[in-house]
Amino acid sequence: MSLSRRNFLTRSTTAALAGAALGNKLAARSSTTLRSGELAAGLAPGVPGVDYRPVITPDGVALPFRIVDGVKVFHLVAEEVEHEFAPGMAVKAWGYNGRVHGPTIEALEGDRVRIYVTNRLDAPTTVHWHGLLIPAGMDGIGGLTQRPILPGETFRYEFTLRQHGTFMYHSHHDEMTQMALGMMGLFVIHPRHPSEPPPDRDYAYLLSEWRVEPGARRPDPNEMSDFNVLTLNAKIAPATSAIVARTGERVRIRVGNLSAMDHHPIHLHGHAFTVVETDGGAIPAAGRWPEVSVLVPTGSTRTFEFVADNPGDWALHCHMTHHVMTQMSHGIPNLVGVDASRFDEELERIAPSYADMGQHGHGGGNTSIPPNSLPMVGTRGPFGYITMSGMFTLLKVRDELREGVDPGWYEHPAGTVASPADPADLARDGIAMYRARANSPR
Ligand SMILES: [Cu+2]
Repeated sequence: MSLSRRNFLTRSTTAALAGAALGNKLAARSSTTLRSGELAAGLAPGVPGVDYRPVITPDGVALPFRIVDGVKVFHLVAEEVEHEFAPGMAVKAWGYNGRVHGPTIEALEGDRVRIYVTNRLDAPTTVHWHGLLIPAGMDGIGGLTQRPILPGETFRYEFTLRQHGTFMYHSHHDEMTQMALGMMGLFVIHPRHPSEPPPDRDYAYLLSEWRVEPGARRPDPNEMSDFNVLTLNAKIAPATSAIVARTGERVRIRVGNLSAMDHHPIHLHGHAFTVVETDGGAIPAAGRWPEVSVLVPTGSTRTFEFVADNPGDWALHCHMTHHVMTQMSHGIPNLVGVDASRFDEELERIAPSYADMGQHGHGGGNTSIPPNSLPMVGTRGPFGYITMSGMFTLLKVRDELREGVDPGWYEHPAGTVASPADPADLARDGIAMYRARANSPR
């Protein structure tokens, strides 16, 4: 089916031919599987599910396209978006097509793409295609490569994709404001002639960070260092959807970072992985090494792969401890080790909404909080309170999976869960018993 369609499209594709002239020289410098002369001859647009296995953007969507004369036509609409980080906390952000972040643009290496950008904001904007090797005039830098797109205008970007990998798009005009408000998305390009089969699961995340005063509805773009909402695909745990894999499957996770000021070491539990690709291209096999965390600097992407060979519910999170906290955990006095009960009573009387850290840290949950703000940490887990929020989600590896159905919490084989020690074992192993103080948390 795709062959005859392809031949037809190839013959009728004039735009792809026109854009191909520069192709080979640039392609030689980047990660490409395109064959010599292929761009010049013109390539049929890649068909999802036929020419590539689509990537999954957890809590996100793919940007739809239509094919016109062999060109993939996309439409991004920059606009204000009511966005919920997690139930109980929504903000007025800026995004694309009614979403924060924008939908994932996905294509096949060699595709000719035409991307219209309509500006429904009250501010000028542009879109930059981060990491793509394209003509300078398509690079989307306001004032440098184009004039800004004014409110109400629609601009046309058009170029041929001569590389494959994980890339991003974002506003490149008044960057500090517009990116802090959410104007970014992922841009995934699959190889035209892959040298190995695609992974069984292919997930993509975009990291970003926000400053949202408790109770405020507008993220503060002026913040320079103290970000208090750290997001995976613009969600914070517990609203981050778990990802899944069947035991033995090969999993790819792509992570892009467009945080204003921070780099994020993304850590996966229970598995070692290999970083196979950055937005600069594929890493040759001889240059790869195993990791359990990968630092994703802002303005870059890292792609890693592993075989999911260890069943369980595995944490996938940023390893900066303040990046797996949220909002109310910031800017508060350190009371660890202090008996603050009388102080709390006084404070509760004069500032009822104040949430302090507590003498036992944050792990006990939270009391009263301002409207449109989130508790300091976490969510309910199978063993009580999970003390992580922010950039935290789960990889659920199971021997059996039903596609599209959350497998629930992992059922551990008998004898494989950490549990209170048996006094007889303590006595046998020479470990002294210890009794906690009366006011310790239970
Ligand atoms: Cu982080």
